[in-house]
Amino acid sequence: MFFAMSAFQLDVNPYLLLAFVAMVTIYIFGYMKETYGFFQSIGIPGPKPVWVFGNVQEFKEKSVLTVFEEWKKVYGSVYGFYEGFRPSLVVNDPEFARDILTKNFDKFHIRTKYRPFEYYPGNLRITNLGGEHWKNQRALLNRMIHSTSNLSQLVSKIEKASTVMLQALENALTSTNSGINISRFVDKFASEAVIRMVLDMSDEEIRQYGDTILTYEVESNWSAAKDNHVSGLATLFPSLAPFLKIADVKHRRAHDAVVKLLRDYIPLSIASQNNNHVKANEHYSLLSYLTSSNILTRDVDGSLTRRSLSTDEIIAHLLTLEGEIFTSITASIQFILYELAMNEDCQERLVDEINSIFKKDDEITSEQLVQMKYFDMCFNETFRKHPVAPGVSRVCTEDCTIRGVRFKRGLVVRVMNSPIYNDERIFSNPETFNPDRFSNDATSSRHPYSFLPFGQGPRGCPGQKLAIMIMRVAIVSLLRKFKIQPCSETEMPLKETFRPSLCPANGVFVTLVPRMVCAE
Ligand code: HEM
Ligand SMILES: *[C@@H]1O[C@H](CO)[C@@H](O)[C@H](O)[C@H]1NC(C)=O
Ligand SMILES: *[C@@H]1O[C@H](CO)[C@@H](O)[C@H](O)[C@H]1NC(C)=O
Ligand SMILES: *[C@@H]1O[C@H](CO)[C@@H](O)[C@H](O)[C@H]1NC(C)=O
Ligand SMILES: CC(=O)N[C@H]1CO[C@H](CO)[C@@H](O)[C@@H]1O
Repeated sequence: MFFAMSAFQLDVNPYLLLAFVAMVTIYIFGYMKETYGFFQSIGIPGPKPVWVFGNVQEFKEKSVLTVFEEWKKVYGSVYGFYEGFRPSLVVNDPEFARDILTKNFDKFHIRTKYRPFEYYPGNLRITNLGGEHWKNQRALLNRMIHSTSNLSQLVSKIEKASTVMLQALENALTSTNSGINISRFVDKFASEAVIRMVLDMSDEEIRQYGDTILTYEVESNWSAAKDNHVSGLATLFPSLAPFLKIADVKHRRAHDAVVKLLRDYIPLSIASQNNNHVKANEHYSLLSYLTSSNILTRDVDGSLTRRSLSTDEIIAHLLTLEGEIFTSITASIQFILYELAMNEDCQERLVDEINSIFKKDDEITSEQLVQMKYFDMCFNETFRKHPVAPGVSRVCTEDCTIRGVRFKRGLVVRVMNSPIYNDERIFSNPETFNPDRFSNDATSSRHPYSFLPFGQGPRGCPGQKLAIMIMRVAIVSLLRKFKIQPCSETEMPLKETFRPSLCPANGVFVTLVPRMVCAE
């Protein structure tokens, strides 16, 4: 109180104060006019922004997918909008997408962050890296996926996780006749499959550490969720993120616990690997590949050398793989189960395919899995209707002009695919689930860049093959045991949200009928 009074008694020249306020106002006005006049100045259309927030208030009232669809209808296939202060150019055109993602990759090789709060040093995370550093780490990941993605060991690890899921579902069914929320079961399956494939943990280790890892996965999904306002604010205004991080305490704790776990676990894993004399091409887990591989790096004197990965680099890769695999897989399985429940004819056709490839109750092999053509069609149709990643982002790293658009260094480009997936001219009757859209003939009649569930180009998802394999094992296991049907709690249409990729907002409710019973 005392200080407040004395401030008022300070001898301030009122004209000087007025002049100061006027100057600040003019400065802010000029800044806003320049910031929000950017797209107009380069002749790009787009929705009218408001100061400070840009155009993001539209995402409050409607789903993100709907907003981008509506904008495409009004502004065409190239337009601009503002995420807070940041201009973002949207590209909905397949040829233009090819220009950005592949042809001019050297000028668009960085991505924007989609997780506002990250604790592991950001400069080690492959999703955030750029330049030569990214190139070398990415080359390692590509080699790793290439050498492990068709190993039968990985298939049997995934199968173990699916056996656990089936057991849990059977137990749940004995206590209820009505519909069940399968999300929790799928989350657990995805988490266990990741733990087995990436870390090669034993049953005992999974019992011991599984919950710590699942908690981390669930917390990191919430920490980047659309319905989390703190995270939304941090994404919109990255300069506030360091302060907002204080509210992200549960995620940070879960992260610290997992990093500690990995620090203890990695040396044990290396030791057992040495004891077992693993040969170069016989890696039974992604971790074993990472700990025994070399990476190309530039020395202080500029020369290129090969060295093994540091523990920090390994942990960064593990955390990224963990997150990437878990979020996308759990959402995709839930979506495909939902669609199979709603489309009985497709489900039965898929079951026919499964019965023709796999012998009853036999182990699943990788040679059998690759024959699942109809599954792949169902899988792609699921992604078209529920685009887990509706678009990919790139940041321009060098001024250039492409198709008459002037790109300035630092401009964010969003290649949005989801509006194309609902375009009548490309996918007729887009509301219906119809896997035949992905028959060979139908696919070859479309532009190859009109359907990009895994992104595209050198920065596209390295895990596509692996992802499809995990999904196939999960779906084969489930459909061999159960018929999936909608129930009274099944949402129609399914409500969706982003955490940070698209996922069911309230879980997925279905009835599972054991197939033995059906046959009787
Ligand atoms: C259904 C499952 C999956 C979907 C829908 C998916 C989708 C995507 C998409 C859209 C991107 C961005 C691509 C781009 O910017 O062009 C991406 C990046 C990435 N994904 Fe996946 N993904 C899936 C599964 C996996 C799996 C199983 C792995 C494990 C290896 C993985 C590892 C990665 C990594 C490491 C990146 C970053 C690559 C980089 O920055 O260079 N993903 N994913
Ligand atoms: C279904 O399960 C998921 C995952 O455990 C949970 O987040 C969701 O709230 C559940 N849905 C309902 C309606 O309880
Ligand atoms: C596995 O990889 C080998 C070469 O490394 C290849 O010849 C074979 O076709 C692949 N198998 C499957 C099922 O993809
Ligand atoms: C499904 O989509 C992916 C990604 O575009 C593609 O690589 C694959 O060949 C497609 N499969 C089918 C059966 O359409
Ligand atoms: C896939 C997944 O883990 N989803 C969870 C994300 O976080 C929310 C909120 O904590 C859960 O409800 C989801 O099940």
